Amino acid sequence: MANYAIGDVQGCFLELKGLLDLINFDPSHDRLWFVGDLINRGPDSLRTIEFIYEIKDSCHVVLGNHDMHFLAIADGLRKPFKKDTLNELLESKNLNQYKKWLKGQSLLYYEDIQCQEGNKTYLMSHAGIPPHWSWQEALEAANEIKEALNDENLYSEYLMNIYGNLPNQTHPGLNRIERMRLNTNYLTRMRFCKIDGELELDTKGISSNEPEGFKAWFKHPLKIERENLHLIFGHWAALGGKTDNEKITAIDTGCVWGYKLSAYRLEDSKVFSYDRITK
Ligand SMILES: [Mn+2]
Repeated sequence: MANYAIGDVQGCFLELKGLLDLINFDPSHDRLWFVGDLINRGPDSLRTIEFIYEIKDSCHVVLGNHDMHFLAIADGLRKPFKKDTLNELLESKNLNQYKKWLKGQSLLYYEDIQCQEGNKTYLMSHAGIPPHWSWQEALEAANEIKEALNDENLYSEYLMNIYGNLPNQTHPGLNRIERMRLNTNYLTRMRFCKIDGELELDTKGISSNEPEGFKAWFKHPLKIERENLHLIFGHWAALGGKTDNEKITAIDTGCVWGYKLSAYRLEDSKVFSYDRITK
């Protein structure tokens, strides 16, 4: 049995199947940790969701910005962007069941894994963990969002208000909706920030291409850091899987952009990749 963290699939269904063949994935023994952005922009969001739903009992999934965006469109809270490739999925007869399943997923997942080097706690989120968050603050932020996704009275208001880059930092005057937008941005869209968590969401390049005064979130000392903690995130394809930190793994290797889909085996840190088929 092995656990594999898998990067942003974004509807690259054939590459997902190819990667799972490469690692000899066996749903009765192995576990897949999907880092979010299962769908959108790529060619086959419908078959990707159909397949992952079928093997969902062997998967841990955290939601990415594209998964949240899909929920907002599916529930009529937003209009699709021109680049979105969600139509087939939106027309699926099983749409309600896929929505319900996605709403049941969190923005954080963690588990202790017995590794070759001993026990490690793996913590996965789509974009990362901002430097100023403690373990407790990270869990509280993710829990509040999960509750909103599953609260009829809050769901629409929450999801139609996740869009936008402001507020870009925490302060005591934020109301609940503003705080949840900020926390959603930390967990699903963050790349560059300051050590106090001030976000800069416009810049997309490589980590050395930092906007003035900001750094890639994982280049700061992280308050959440502790013995045997290992972070896994996706979202940032331009990193090409590199953070220069052996306790922080970037697993989005840009399949949807013509590069490759990657899997990181938690037990021995071995990385497997499958090249994009159609470019
Ligand atoms: Mn993303």
